Amino acid sequence: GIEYLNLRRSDWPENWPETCKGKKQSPINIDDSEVKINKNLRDIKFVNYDKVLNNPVLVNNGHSVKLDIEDDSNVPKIQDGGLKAEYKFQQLHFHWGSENTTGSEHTLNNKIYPMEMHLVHYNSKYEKDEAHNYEDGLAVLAVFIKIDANDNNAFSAFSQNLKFVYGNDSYDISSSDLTLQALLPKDSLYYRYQGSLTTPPCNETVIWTVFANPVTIGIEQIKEFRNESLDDLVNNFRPIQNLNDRTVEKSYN
Ligand code: 1SD
Ligand code: ZN
Repeated sequence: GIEYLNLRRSDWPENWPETCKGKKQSPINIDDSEVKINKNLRDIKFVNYDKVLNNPVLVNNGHSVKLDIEDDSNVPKIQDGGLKAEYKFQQLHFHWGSENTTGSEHTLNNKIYPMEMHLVHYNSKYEKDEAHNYEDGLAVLAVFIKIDANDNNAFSAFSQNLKFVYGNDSYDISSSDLTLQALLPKDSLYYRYQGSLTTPPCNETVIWTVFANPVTIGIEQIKEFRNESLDDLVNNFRPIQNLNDRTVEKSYN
């Protein structure tokens, strides 16, 4: 499995002095005037994204709040959209800031969003906990989240239950009938690049898909993420990394 789960964020630099210094690190700023449109990047096919998740559990792992599920025959999957394999959904988690001007990991034309959601998927030919060691192991979907006066019902499953995971706790949220589809932007336009985990051990084994259009979260809902009992998690974003030799591609539709 992945060893970093129980380490506090403040301990990362000492524990991983070398592994996070590669040339294909994440997150990055995406400059829309520099991206290359790729006509082979058509719509991603979302399988079972409309199905209610199987045994979703909210977990405070010390560096984010994540949602784990149990695999079953209805596990959500992604394919196509330039992906050369089928990737199964593993977990989703959030990065967010203490103020509206900070929080997202990726930036778009240098714009920072107050929050970013990562839907982590693993190549179904690998074991779930091994996939991050292979070049084609992980596909993460990144969704920018902006603030709206109105609540977004899709995020209630998180905002209403955060109070049960203060401290390093887990909480079963099966009763919220959550689907992944409800969390995605309506517009399918996306950016694609080759990068890394944004947390140690920073493996450069992630095919990143960053949706161009944000979804919304209610101002009252994001306040729950900024609760003082989650002080250790707030501002859990990694700074922008250099693009180096990489090209960011944009989907065509
Ligand atoms: O921060 C997450 C980490 O919790 C873990 O999910 C890892 C994948 O196993 O991915 C990173 S991230 O790159 O998705 N931020
Ligand atoms: Zn993340």
